[in-house]
Amino acid sequence: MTDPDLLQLQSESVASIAKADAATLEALRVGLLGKAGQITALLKELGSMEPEARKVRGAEVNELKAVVTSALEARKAVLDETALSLKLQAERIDISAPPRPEGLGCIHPISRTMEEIAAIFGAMGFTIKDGPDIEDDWYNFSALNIPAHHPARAMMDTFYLQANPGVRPPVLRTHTSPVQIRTLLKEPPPIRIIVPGRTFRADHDATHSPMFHQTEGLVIGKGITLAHLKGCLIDFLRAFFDNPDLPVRFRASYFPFTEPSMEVDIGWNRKTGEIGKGTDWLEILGSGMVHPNVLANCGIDPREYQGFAFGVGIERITMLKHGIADLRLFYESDVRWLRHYGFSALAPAMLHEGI
Ligand code: 2NL
Repeated sequence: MTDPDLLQLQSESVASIAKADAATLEALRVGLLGKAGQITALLKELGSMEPEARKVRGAEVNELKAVVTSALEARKAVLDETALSLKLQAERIDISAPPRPEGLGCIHPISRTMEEIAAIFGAMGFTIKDGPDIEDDWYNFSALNIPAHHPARAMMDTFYLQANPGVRPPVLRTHTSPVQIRTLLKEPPPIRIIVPGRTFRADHDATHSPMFHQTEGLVIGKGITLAHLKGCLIDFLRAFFDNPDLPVRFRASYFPFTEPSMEVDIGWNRKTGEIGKGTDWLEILGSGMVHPNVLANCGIDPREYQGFAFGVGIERITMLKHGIADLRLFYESDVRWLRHYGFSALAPAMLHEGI
């Protein structure tokens, strides 16, 4: 480049560009290369020149344009980089911080017990199932071999909902067994599931709530026996009450959906309430070998498949484990009580840490 005017324009432009902020840079670009820009005007002048002169002048103006363009681009890159790193700095977050301040909330003891049960049975290869709270009487009663005039089916004991003509009357499930029925109808054996959830019975006093919680379990396979039931439930109770020597007793009982049926007791001291010590027995869960009629109702051949089932009341074992005296405390939502009896959300139930 030989034209001193062009050289001067170039050096002044490059110097201004080098120290421009974002707004100034844009103004400089428009002033030099925009529609009415200085360099644009120089390029326009070429049109009216003689070919020889235009060739020389054209090369110089284009060189000027190239130098200015790359200076603009270089400065823009520097400004963008700085803006980005400022933004990243300003938006920095501590990903190691706890998700919520400790002490703000906690896990309800009912939820905790259901999580502990899930952790123990999870380690034995069970999966968790859930299903609707509103069932109909086939899933809740008939499929389970509960006869038509059984007292559990009475209006007095069970919450029935408004029936529509032509459909089976809806009912708030009185146990979580309908979920097992749905699973038996849908999935081929072998089956190994637990079903925690809300259940409903028309009962209300110091030891009964119209809404309460249950976890039931179901194992179906070829050659499943009472020995599997006993081993499984003894292991569960010893893990849950954190006592490898917990005395466990199986006592003959009756349920319509199991045959034989057994109530399961654990050793305790009635006077002190200590579990695992003393000479008294405390009923803790119900169990049995799944009744052949229940399997047949779900289209499973009882000569080919056998299994066991059990049910445990969550409120009851939570009260026993943590020395909670009154069932109603669970549902009062007294924050002071919840803080005392609740569990940290940051320390979930894990079998390897001891439940
Ligand atoms: C109790 C008794 C029990 C079951 C629940 C069950 C479910 C199916 C088939 C057979 Cl689908 N049985 N469940 C069996 C025995 C006892 O619960 O006292 N619960 C608190």
